[in-house]
Amino acid sequence: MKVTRLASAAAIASALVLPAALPSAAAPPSDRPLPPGLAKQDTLRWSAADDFYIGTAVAGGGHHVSQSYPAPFFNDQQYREVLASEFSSISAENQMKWEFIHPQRGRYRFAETDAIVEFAQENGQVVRGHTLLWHSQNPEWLEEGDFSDQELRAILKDHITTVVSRYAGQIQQWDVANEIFDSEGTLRTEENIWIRELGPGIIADAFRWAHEADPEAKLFFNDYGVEANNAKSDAYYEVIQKYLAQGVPVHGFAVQGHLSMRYGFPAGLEANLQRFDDLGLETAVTEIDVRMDLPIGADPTAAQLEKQANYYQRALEACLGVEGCNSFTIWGFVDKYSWVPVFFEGQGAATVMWNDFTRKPAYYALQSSLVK
Ligand code: 9MR
Repeated sequence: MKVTRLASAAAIASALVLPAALPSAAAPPSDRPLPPGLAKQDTLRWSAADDFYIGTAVAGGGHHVSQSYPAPFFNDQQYREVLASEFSSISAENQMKWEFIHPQRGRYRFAETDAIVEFAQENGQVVRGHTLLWHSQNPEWLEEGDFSDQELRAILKDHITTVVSRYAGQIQQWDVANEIFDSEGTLRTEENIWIRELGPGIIADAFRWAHEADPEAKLFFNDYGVEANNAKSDAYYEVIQKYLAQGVPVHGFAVQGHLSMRYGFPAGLEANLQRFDDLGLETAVTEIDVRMDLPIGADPTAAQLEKQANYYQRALEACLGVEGCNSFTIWGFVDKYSWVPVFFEGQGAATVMWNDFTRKPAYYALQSSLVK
């Protein structure tokens, strides 16, 4: 990382004054007039090529519910301004998960997702949908229910059809199947209610039902720990080839990218994405953050920040190096709302902005790769 580049980008950032209101636009970012006060190089989305989406998760639900701050997306005006000005893609962090959007059988809670989709349209952003078939964050009525196989199948089909069709044409990519393999590349046949009760064939059905509900949306497998070429990513490579041969509508493979500086940068990320690209798929990085060891109350050291910037940048460069990798999403952009310290004691500072939304070296590293 070159210090000079960081310094000059920081100078640009300090001169930046965010407009009180961003102009709304339905057109893609490239066709939009620049918001007043923003030079093209000042934000991530304006630094990126027209066909490349730089995204973030929209904070809400999940761990946020137990924190002392009010729901960020609805209450933090500065958060909303940065969300609009920096990103061309947004993902629901928790708001489209089963427990959130389908809290009682047959009763849906769409308000938050509606607000996210509306926000995206007002700000010329695309949306990633997350997620439809997962072993985690399912409501109790589902996990503890006593359903026949036939009922369970109908419940899944109804959920996918209802949710995907409601937002048809408004969600660019859906994480249809999330984290279906364990670290050995074995299907989660116990943890995942759908696979356990209905068998692995239900995964292909989920893709088919999602495709029927929105033929335009790109349908993805999504997982963590699949950045490198390893047993888990091999398992995806196998199952995806099988599905493609059977005509199952699978369009993409996504690596989440929850990285820790305790471990080295995942070897061969670009080559791994490329082998899925070679199958004719889109690829994406969908949830990147880079956590570090951080005693409570301590600040990261300059060396830690530089290493973090390097991880973020290498991940972005890997994606940029693969033709069909057009979407790179960070899992939250400001430390105060990150899931990391809530889940990993003694670790944190995993995002690209400090709590006052000033930019870390990792931010400038991403920006400098985007402008190339
Ligand atoms: O960021 C999400 C957090 O708010 C939730 O509490 C948590 C519960 O599992 O899920 C987090 O998001 C996860 C994502 O949906 C799937 N990949 C791993 C992410 C981090 O745990």
